[in-house]
Amino acid sequence: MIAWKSRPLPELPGKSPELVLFDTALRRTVPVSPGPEAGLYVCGITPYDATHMGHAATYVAFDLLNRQWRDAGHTVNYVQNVTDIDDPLLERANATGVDWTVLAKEQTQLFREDMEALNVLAPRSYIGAVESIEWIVPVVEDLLERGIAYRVPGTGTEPDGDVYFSVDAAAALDEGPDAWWLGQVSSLTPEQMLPVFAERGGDPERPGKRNPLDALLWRVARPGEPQWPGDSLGAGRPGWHIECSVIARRYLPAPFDVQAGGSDLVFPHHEMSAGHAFACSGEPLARHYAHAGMVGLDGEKMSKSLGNLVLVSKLRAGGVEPAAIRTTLAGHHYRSDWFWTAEDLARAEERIRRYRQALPLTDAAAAEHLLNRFRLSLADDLNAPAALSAADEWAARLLSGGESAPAAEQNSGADLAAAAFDALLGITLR
Ligand code: 5CA
Ligand code: ZN
Repeated sequence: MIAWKSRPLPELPGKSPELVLFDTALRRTVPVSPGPEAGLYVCGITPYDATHMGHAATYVAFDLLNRQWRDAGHTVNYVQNVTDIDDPLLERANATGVDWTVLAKEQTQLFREDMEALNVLAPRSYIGAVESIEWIVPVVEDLLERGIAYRVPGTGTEPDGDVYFSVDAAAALDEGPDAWWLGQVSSLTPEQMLPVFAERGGDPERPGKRNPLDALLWRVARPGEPQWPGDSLGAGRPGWHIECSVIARRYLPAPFDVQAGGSDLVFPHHEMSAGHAFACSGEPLARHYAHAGMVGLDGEKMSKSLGNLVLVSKLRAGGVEPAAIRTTLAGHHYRSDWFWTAEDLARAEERIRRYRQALPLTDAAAAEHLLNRFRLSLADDLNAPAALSAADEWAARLLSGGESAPAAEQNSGADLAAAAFDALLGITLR
Protein backbone atom coordinates (compact mmCIF):
# COMPACT_ATOMS: atom_id res chain seq x y z
CA MET A 1 0.00 0.00 0.00
CA ILE A 2 1.04 3.59 -0.37
CA ALA A 3 1.73 5.34 2.93
CA TRP A 4 1.31 9.05 3.52
CA LYS A 5 3.95 11.75 3.00
CA SER A 6 6.36 12.77 5.75
CA ARG A 7 7.12 16.44 6.17
CA PRO A 8 10.84 17.26 6.04
CA LEU A 9 12.61 16.70 9.35
CA PRO A 10 14.49 19.86 10.39
CA GLU A 11 18.18 19.31 11.14
CA LEU A 12 19.43 19.97 14.64
CA PRO A 13 22.97 20.51 15.89
CA GLY A 14 24.34 17.71 18.12
CA LYS A 15 22.31 14.64 18.99
CA SER A 16 20.05 12.97 21.53
CA PRO A 17 21.32 10.54 24.15
CA GLU A 18 20.28 6.90 23.70
CA LEU A 19 16.74 6.05 24.72
CA VAL A 20 15.50 4.36 27.86
CA LEU A 21 12.07 2.85 27.24
CA PHE A 22 9.50 0.99 29.33
CA ASP A 23 9.37 -2.60 28.08
CA THR A 24 5.97 -4.22 28.67
CA ALA A 25 7.38 -7.76 28.62
CA LEU A 26 10.17 -6.97 31.09
CA ARG A 27 7.93 -4.63 33.13
CA ARG A 28 10.67 -2.05 33.60
CA THR A 29 12.48 0.68 31.72
CA VAL A 30 15.47 -0.58 29.78
CA PRO A 31 18.14 0.99 27.58
CA VAL A 32 17.21 0.45 23.94
CA SER A 33 20.35 0.08 21.88
CA PRO A 34 19.55 -0.23 18.20
CA GLY A 35 22.22 -0.64 15.58
CA PRO A 36 22.72 2.05 12.92
CA GLU A 37 19.22 1.20 11.68
CA ALA A 38 16.50 0.84 14.28
CA GLY A 39 13.50 -1.39 13.53
CA LEU A 40 9.97 -0.40 14.57
CA TYR A 41 6.62 -2.06 13.92
CA VAL A 42 3.49 -0.25 15.06
CA CYS A 43 0.20 -2.08 14.63
CA GLY A 44 -1.96 -0.16 12.18
CA ILE A 45 -5.67 0.55 11.99
CA THR A 46 -8.58 -1.67 11.15
CA PRO A 47 -10.06 0.79 8.69
CA TYR A 48 -13.72 1.17 9.51
CA ASP A 49 -13.90 4.31 11.64
CA ALA A 50 -10.63 6.20 11.43
CA THR A 51 -8.96 8.17 13.05
CA HIS A 52 -10.14 8.71 16.59
CA MET A 53 -8.11 10.40 19.30
CA GLY A 54 -7.00 7.03 20.73
CA HIS A 55 -5.47 6.05 17.39
CA ALA A 56 -3.88 9.50 17.11
CA ALA A 57 -2.38 9.20 20.60
CA THR A 58 -0.84 5.82 19.83
CA TYR A 59 0.67 6.87 16.49
CA VAL A 60 1.91 10.18 17.87
CA ALA A 61 3.49 8.35 20.84
CA PHE A 62 5.55 6.13 18.57
CA ASP A 63 6.26 9.02 16.25
CA LEU A 64 8.13 10.48 19.23
CA LEU A 65 10.14 7.26 19.35
CA ASN A 66 10.87 7.50 15.62
CA ARG A 67 11.99 11.12 16.03
CA GLN A 68 14.08 10.34 19.13
CA TRP A 69 15.91 7.57 17.30
CA ARG A 70 16.59 9.76 14.29
CA ASP A 71 17.92 12.53 16.50
CA ALA A 72 20.17 9.99 18.25
CA GLY A 73 21.74 9.25 14.87
CA HIS A 74 19.86 6.14 13.72
CA THR A 75 17.97 5.58 10.54
CA VAL A 76 14.62 3.95 11.24
CA ASN A 77 12.98 1.10 9.40
CA TYR A 78 9.36 1.74 10.36
CA VAL A 79 6.71 -0.76 9.32
CA GLN A 80 2.96 -0.52 9.81
CA ASN A 81 0.09 -2.73 8.68
CA VAL A 82 -3.53 -2.06 7.78
CA THR A 83 -5.95 -4.76 8.89
CA ASP A 84 -8.00 -4.33 5.74
CA ILE A 85 -9.81 -7.64 6.19
CA ASP A 86 -11.16 -8.79 9.56
CA ASP A 87 -14.47 -9.51 11.30
CA PRO A 88 -15.11 -6.00 12.69
CA LEU A 89 -14.60 -4.42 9.25
CA LEU A 90 -17.01 -6.89 7.64
CA GLU A 91 -19.56 -6.42 10.42
CA ARG A 92 -19.51 -2.65 9.96
CA ALA A 93 -19.74 -2.96 6.18
CA ASN A 94 -22.72 -5.33 6.48
CA ALA A 95 -24.44 -3.17 9.08
CA THR A 96 -24.16 -0.02 6.96
CA GLY A 97 -24.68 -1.64 3.55
CA VAL A 98 -21.32 -0.42 2.24
CA ASP A 99 -18.98 -2.67 0.28
CA TRP A 100 -16.18 -3.67 2.68
CA THR A 101 -13.45 -2.83 0.17
CA VAL A 102 -14.89 0.66 -0.32
CA LEU A 103 -15.14 1.20 3.44
CA ALA A 104 -11.53 0.05 3.96
CA LYS A 105 -10.21 2.26 1.15
CA GLU A 106 -12.08 5.34 2.33
CA GLN A 107 -11.09 4.99 5.96
CA THR A 108 -7.45 4.21 5.14
CA GLN A 109 -7.31 7.34 3.00
CA LEU A 110 -8.81 9.42 5.81
CA PHE A 111 -6.22 7.97 8.19
CA ARG A 112 -3.38 8.94 5.82
CA GLU A 113 -4.68 12.50 5.65
CA ASP A 114 -4.96 12.68 9.45
CA MET A 115 -1.44 11.31 9.94
CA GLU A 116 -0.06 13.81 7.44
CA ALA A 117 -1.90 16.66 9.17
CA LEU A 118 -0.58 15.53 12.56
CA ASN A 119 2.98 15.52 11.19
CA VAL A 120 3.48 11.83 11.91
CA LEU A 121 6.49 10.49 9.98
CA ALA A 122 5.36 7.89 7.47
CA PRO A 123 6.35 4.22 7.67
CA ARG A 124 8.83 2.95 5.11
CA SER A 125 6.56 -0.04 4.48
CA TYR A 126 2.78 0.23 4.79
CA ILE A 127 1.30 -3.19 4.22
CA GLY A 128 -2.29 -4.37 3.98
CA ALA A 129 -3.54 -7.68 5.36
CA VAL A 130 -5.03 -8.52 1.96
CA GLU A 131 -1.72 -8.09 0.17
CA SER A 132 -0.01 -10.29 2.77
CA ILE A 133 -2.31 -13.32 2.37
CA GLU A 134 -0.04 -14.98 -0.17
CA TRP A 135 2.84 -14.84 2.33
CA ILE A 136 0.70 -16.06 5.22
CA VAL A 137 -0.56 -19.25 3.53
CA PRO A 138 2.81 -21.07 3.34
CA VAL A 139 3.60 -20.05 6.92
CA VAL A 140 0.38 -21.62 8.20
CA GLU A 141 0.99 -24.71 6.06
CA ASP A 142 4.42 -25.07 7.63
CA LEU A 143 3.04 -24.74 11.19
CA LEU A 144 0.45 -27.43 10.35
CA GLU A 145 3.09 -29.79 8.97
CA ARG A 146 5.19 -29.34 12.09
CA GLY A 147 2.27 -30.02 14.42
CA ILE A 148 2.28 -26.53 15.93
CA ALA A 149 -1.05 -25.83 14.27
CA TYR A 150 -4.07 -28.09 13.79
CA ARG A 151 -7.38 -28.20 11.99
CA VAL A 152 -10.58 -27.98 13.99
CA PRO A 153 -13.46 -30.19 12.83
CA GLY A 154 -16.72 -28.57 11.81
CA THR A 155 -19.85 -28.35 13.93
CA GLY A 156 -23.48 -27.74 13.01
CA THR A 157 -22.74 -24.05 12.50
CA GLU A 158 -19.08 -23.99 11.52
CA PRO A 159 -17.41 -25.69 8.54
CA ASP A 160 -14.55 -28.16 8.77
CA GLY A 161 -10.94 -27.03 8.65
CA ASP A 162 -10.31 -23.76 10.49
CA VAL A 163 -6.64 -23.79 11.50
CA TYR A 164 -5.57 -22.92 15.04
CA PHE A 165 -2.21 -22.22 16.64
CA SER A 166 -1.42 -24.58 19.49
CA VAL A 167 -0.03 -22.45 22.30
CA ASP A 168 1.11 -25.58 24.13
CA ALA A 169 2.97 -27.03 21.12
CA ALA A 170 4.66 -23.67 20.50
CA ALA A 171 5.69 -23.28 24.14
CA ALA A 172 7.13 -26.82 24.15
CA LEU A 173 9.39 -26.12 21.14
CA ASP A 174 12.44 -24.93 22.95
CA GLU A 175 13.57 -23.87 26.37
CA GLY A 176 16.49 -21.69 25.30
CA PRO A 177 16.86 -18.05 26.31
CA ASP A 178 15.02 -16.87 23.19
CA ALA A 179 12.10 -19.27 23.61
CA TRP A 180 8.52 -18.05 23.67
CA TRP A 181 6.10 -18.99 26.41
CA LEU A 182 2.49 -18.07 26.91
CA GLY A 183 2.69 -14.95 29.08
CA GLN A 184 6.06 -13.75 27.82
CA VAL A 185 4.71 -10.43 26.60
CA SER A 186 1.67 -9.87 28.84
CA SER A 187 2.80 -11.57 32.09
CA LEU A 188 -0.82 -12.74 32.48
CA THR A 189 -1.68 -16.17 33.84
CA PRO A 190 -3.91 -18.42 31.68
CA GLU A 191 -6.80 -17.69 34.07
CA GLN A 192 -6.32 -13.96 33.57
CA MET A 193 -5.95 -14.43 29.82
CA LEU A 194 -9.27 -16.19 29.23
CA PRO A 195 -11.69 -13.27 29.70
CA VAL A 196 -9.37 -10.87 27.84
CA PHE A 197 -9.05 -13.34 24.98
CA ALA A 198 -12.83 -13.56 24.64
CA GLU A 199 -13.15 -9.76 24.76
CA ARG A 200 -10.49 -9.10 22.10
CA GLY A 201 -11.38 -11.26 19.15
CA GLY A 202 -10.57 -14.72 20.58
CA ASP A 203 -12.99 -17.65 20.74
CA PRO A 204 -12.22 -19.68 23.88
CA GLU A 205 -15.54 -21.53 23.62
CA ARG A 206 -15.02 -22.87 20.09
CA PRO A 207 -15.54 -26.65 20.29
CA GLY A 208 -12.66 -28.82 19.11
CA LYS A 209 -9.82 -26.55 20.22
CA ARG A 210 -7.01 -28.19 22.18
CA ASN A 211 -6.54 -25.20 24.48
CA PRO A 212 -9.21 -22.49 24.76
CA LEU A 213 -6.43 -19.90 24.26
CA ASP A 214 -5.35 -21.30 20.87
CA ALA A 215 -5.58 -18.53 18.27
CA LEU A 216 -7.09 -18.66 14.79
CA LEU A 217 -4.55 -18.80 11.96
CA TRP A 218 -6.77 -19.54 8.96
CA ARG A 219 -10.54 -19.26 8.69
CA VAL A 220 -11.87 -21.40 5.89
CA ALA A 221 -14.40 -19.82 3.55
CA ARG A 222 -17.97 -19.22 4.71
CA PRO A 223 -20.77 -18.42 2.27
CA GLY A 224 -21.06 -14.68 1.72
CA GLU A 225 -17.63 -13.88 3.19
CA PRO A 226 -14.63 -12.72 1.17
CA GLN A 227 -12.11 -15.48 0.55
CA TRP A 228 -8.70 -16.03 -1.01
CA PRO A 229 -6.96 -19.16 -2.30
CA GLY A 230 -5.24 -21.02 0.54
CA ASP A 231 -3.52 -23.85 -1.37
CA SER A 232 -3.63 -26.91 0.90
CA LEU A 233 -5.49 -24.91 3.58
CA GLY A 234 -8.46 -24.42 1.29
CA ALA A 235 -9.95 -21.04 0.41
CA GLY A 236 -10.41 -18.66 3.31
CA ARG A 237 -8.80 -15.72 5.07
CA PRO A 238 -6.10 -15.29 7.71
CA GLY A 239 -6.42 -14.75 11.45
CA TRP A 240 -5.38 -11.44 12.92
CA HIS A 241 -2.14 -12.17 14.82
CA ILE A 242 -0.49 -14.09 11.98
CA GLU A 243 -0.98 -11.03 9.77
CA CYS A 244 1.27 -8.78 11.89
CA SER A 245 3.69 -11.59 12.64
CA VAL A 246 4.27 -12.36 8.96
CA ILE A 247 4.41 -8.73 7.84
CA ALA A 248 6.87 -7.80 10.59
CA ARG A 249 9.15 -10.74 9.81
CA ARG A 250 9.09 -9.97 6.11
CA TYR A 251 10.01 -6.30 6.38
CA LEU A 252 12.20 -6.21 9.49
CA PRO A 253 15.20 -8.16 10.75
CA ALA A 254 14.73 -10.78 13.50
CA PRO A 255 14.54 -9.63 16.15
CA PHE A 256 13.74 -5.99 15.45
CA ASP A 257 13.95 -3.34 18.16
CA VAL A 258 10.41 -2.37 19.17
CA GLN A 259 6.97 -3.87 18.58
CA ALA A 260 4.41 -1.25 19.53
CA GLY A 261 0.73 -0.41 19.69
CA GLY A 262 -1.94 0.53 22.20
CA SER A 263 -2.13 -1.36 25.50
CA ASP A 264 -5.26 -3.16 24.24
CA LEU A 265 -2.89 -5.14 21.99
CA VAL A 266 -0.64 -6.59 24.70
CA PHE A 267 -2.81 -9.67 24.94
CA PRO A 268 -3.66 -11.59 22.89
CA HIS A 269 -2.36 -9.75 19.83
CA HIS A 270 1.29 -9.16 20.65
CA GLU A 271 1.53 -12.29 22.79
CA MET A 272 0.32 -14.44 19.88
CA SER A 273 2.23 -12.55 17.16
CA ALA A 274 5.42 -13.21 19.14
CA GLY A 275 4.45 -16.87 19.61
CA HIS A 276 3.72 -17.33 15.90
CA ALA A 277 7.04 -15.74 14.93
CA PHE A 278 9.06 -17.84 17.33
CA ALA A 279 7.28 -21.03 16.23
CA CYS A 280 8.06 -20.18 12.59
CA SER A 281 11.66 -19.09 12.90
CA GLY A 282 13.08 -20.09 16.29
CA GLU A 283 13.90 -16.43 16.82
CA PRO A 284 12.11 -13.80 18.89
CA LEU A 285 9.97 -11.35 16.94
CA ALA A 286 11.13 -8.21 18.74
CA ARG A 287 13.61 -7.20 21.43
CA HIS A 288 11.18 -4.86 23.17
CA TYR A 289 7.43 -4.34 23.46
CA ALA A 290 6.05 -0.86 24.05
CA HIS A 291 2.44 0.15 24.59
CA ALA A 292 0.53 3.40 24.69
CA GLY A 293 -2.22 3.99 27.26
CA MET A 294 -5.88 4.11 26.34
CA VAL A 295 -7.62 7.36 25.57
CA GLY A 296 -11.22 7.57 26.65
CA LEU A 297 -14.17 9.89 26.41
CA ASP A 298 -16.84 10.50 29.04
CA GLY A 299 -15.59 7.77 31.37
CA GLU A 300 -15.13 4.96 28.79
CA LYS A 301 -12.36 3.77 26.50
CA MET A 302 -12.75 5.46 23.12
CA SER A 303 -13.59 2.69 20.71
CA LYS A 304 -15.22 2.12 17.40
CA SER A 305 -17.48 -0.53 18.87
CA LEU A 306 -18.81 1.81 21.59
CA GLY A 307 -19.05 4.72 19.17
CA ASN A 308 -17.79 7.32 21.68
CA LEU A 309 -15.33 8.86 19.27
CA VAL A 310 -13.60 12.17 18.81
CA LEU A 311 -12.38 12.05 15.22
CA VAL A 312 -9.26 13.90 14.13
CA SER A 313 -10.88 14.68 10.78
CA LYS A 314 -13.96 16.22 12.46
CA LEU A 315 -11.82 18.45 14.65
CA ARG A 316 -9.77 19.49 11.64
CA ALA A 317 -12.91 20.23 9.65
CA GLY A 318 -14.08 22.36 12.59
CA GLY A 319 -10.96 24.50 12.29
CA VAL A 320 -8.84 22.98 15.07
CA GLU A 321 -5.17 23.28 14.24
CA PRO A 322 -3.37 19.88 14.06
CA ALA A 323 -0.47 21.31 16.10
CA ALA A 324 -2.95 21.91 18.93
CA ILE A 325 -4.09 18.28 18.76
CA ARG A 326 -0.46 17.15 18.92
CA THR A 327 0.19 19.44 21.85
CA THR A 328 -2.85 18.06 23.69
CA LEU A 329 -1.53 14.53 23.14
CA ALA A 330 2.00 15.52 24.20
CA GLY A 331 0.58 16.82 27.48
CA HIS A 332 -0.16 13.24 28.56
CA HIS A 333 2.56 10.66 29.14
CA TYR A 334 2.17 8.05 26.41
CA ARG A 335 1.80 5.23 28.93
CA SER A 336 -0.99 6.79 30.96
CA ASP A 337 -4.70 6.26 30.36
CA TRP A 338 -6.59 9.54 30.09
CA PHE A 339 -9.83 11.13 28.89
CA TRP A 340 -10.12 13.56 26.04
CA THR A 341 -11.77 16.87 27.02
CA ALA A 342 -12.44 20.13 25.23
CA GLU A 343 -10.78 22.03 28.13
CA ASP A 344 -7.57 20.11 27.58
CA LEU A 345 -7.58 21.07 23.90
CA ALA A 346 -8.18 24.71 24.84
CA ARG A 347 -5.19 24.60 27.22
CA ALA A 348 -3.02 23.22 24.40
CA GLU A 349 -4.18 26.01 22.07
CA GLU A 350 -3.17 28.53 24.73
CA ARG A 351 0.21 26.83 25.13
CA ILE A 352 0.92 27.08 21.41
CA ARG A 353 -0.12 30.72 21.39
CA ARG A 354 2.44 31.46 24.10
CA TYR A 355 5.18 29.42 22.38
CA ARG A 356 4.57 31.44 19.21
CA GLN A 357 4.77 34.70 21.10
CA ALA A 358 7.98 33.61 22.79
CA LEU A 359 9.66 32.39 19.62
CA PRO A 360 10.90 35.75 18.24
CA LEU A 361 12.18 36.70 21.70
CA THR A 362 14.45 33.73 22.25
CA ASP A 363 18.22 33.99 21.96
CA ALA A 364 20.51 31.17 20.87
CA ALA A 365 21.50 30.17 24.41
CA ALA A 366 17.87 29.85 25.56
CA ALA A 367 17.01 27.87 22.43
CA GLU A 368 19.96 25.52 22.99
CA HIS A 369 18.91 25.01 26.58
CA LEU A 370 15.36 24.21 25.42
CA LEU A 371 16.65 21.74 22.82
CA ASN A 372 18.73 20.03 25.47
CA ARG A 373 15.76 19.69 27.81
CA PHE A 374 13.61 18.27 24.99
CA ARG A 375 16.31 15.70 24.30
CA LEU A 376 16.74 14.67 27.94
CA SER A 377 12.97 14.41 28.46
CA LEU A 378 12.32 12.31 25.37
CA ALA A 379 15.30 10.00 25.94
CA ASP A 380 13.74 9.26 29.33
CA ASP A 381 10.88 6.99 28.20
CA LEU A 382 9.47 9.55 25.74
CA ASN A 383 8.48 11.99 28.46
CA ALA A 384 6.67 14.56 26.30
CA PRO A 385 4.87 16.21 29.26
CA ALA A 386 8.29 17.03 30.75
CA ALA A 387 9.35 18.49 27.39
CA LEU A 388 6.23 20.70 27.36
CA SER A 389 6.91 21.82 30.94
CA ALA A 390 10.39 22.88 29.78
CA ALA A 391 8.75 24.76 26.91
CA ASP A 392 6.32 26.44 29.32
CA GLU A 393 9.22 27.64 31.47
CA TRP A 394 11.12 28.82 28.41
CA ALA A 395 8.10 30.80 27.20
CA ALA A 396 7.28 32.20 30.65
CA ARG A 397 10.82 33.52 31.08
CA LEU A 398 10.79 35.23 27.69
CA LEU A 399 7.27 36.62 27.99
CA SER A 400 7.78 38.01 31.45
CA GLY A 401 9.94 40.61 29.71
CA GLY A 402 13.39 41.50 30.89
CA GLU A 403 15.90 40.01 28.54
CA SER A 404 15.73 40.53 24.82
CA ALA A 405 18.59 39.42 22.61
CA PRO A 406 20.18 41.46 19.81
CA ALA A 407 18.26 41.18 16.55
CA ALA A 408 20.70 38.96 14.63
CA GLU A 409 20.88 36.47 17.48
CA GLN A 410 17.13 36.47 17.98
CA ASN A 411 16.68 35.00 14.55
CA SER A 412 19.07 32.10 14.97
CA GLY A 413 17.56 31.37 18.39
CA ALA A 414 14.04 31.40 16.97
CA ASP A 415 15.05 29.12 14.10
CA LEU A 416 16.65 26.65 16.47
CA ALA A 417 13.74 26.62 18.93
CA ALA A 418 11.20 26.17 16.12
CA ALA A 419 13.31 23.35 14.65
CA ALA A 420 13.48 21.65 18.06
CA PHE A 421 9.68 21.74 18.50
CA ASP A 422 9.21 20.38 15.00
CA ALA A 423 11.95 17.71 14.82
CA LEU A 424 11.52 16.27 18.31
CA LEU A 425 7.88 16.86 19.21
CA GLY A 426 6.37 17.12 15.74
CA ILE A 427 4.81 20.45 16.75
CA THR A 428 5.00 23.02 13.98
CA LEU A 429 5.01 26.55 15.32
CA ARG A 430 5.54 28.32 12.02
N1 5CA B 1 -5.53 -3.41 13.26
C1 5CA B 1 -5.36 -3.69 14.65
C2 5CA B 1 -3.90 -3.79 15.01
S1 5CA B 1 -3.03 -4.92 14.02
C3 5CA B 1 -6.04 -2.65 15.52
O1 5CA B 1 -5.98 -2.78 16.72
N2 5CA B 1 -6.67 -1.66 14.88
S2 5CA B 1 -7.45 -0.48 15.63
O2 5CA B 1 -7.94 0.36 14.56
O3 5CA B 1 -8.42 -1.01 16.51
O4 5CA B 1 -6.41 0.29 16.48
C4 5CA B 1 -5.31 0.92 15.85
C5 5CA B 1 -4.26 1.30 16.88
O5 5CA B 1 -4.80 2.25 17.80
C6 5CA B 1 -3.79 0.12 17.74
O6 5CA B 1 -2.40 0.26 18.01
C7 5CA B 1 -4.60 0.26 19.01
O7 5CA B 1 -3.93 -0.31 20.11
C8 5CA B 1 -4.71 1.77 19.14
N3 5CA B 1 -5.93 2.18 19.86
C9 5CA B 1 -7.20 1.80 19.63
N4 5CA B 1 -8.05 2.40 20.50
C10 5CA B 1 -7.28 3.19 21.29
C11 5CA B 1 -7.57 4.08 22.39
N5 5CA B 1 -8.80 4.28 22.83
N6 5CA B 1 -6.52 4.73 22.96
C12 5CA B 1 -5.26 4.55 22.52
N7 5CA B 1 -4.93 3.73 21.48
C13 5CA B 1 -5.93 3.06 20.88
ZN1 ZN C 1 -1.10 -5.84 14.75
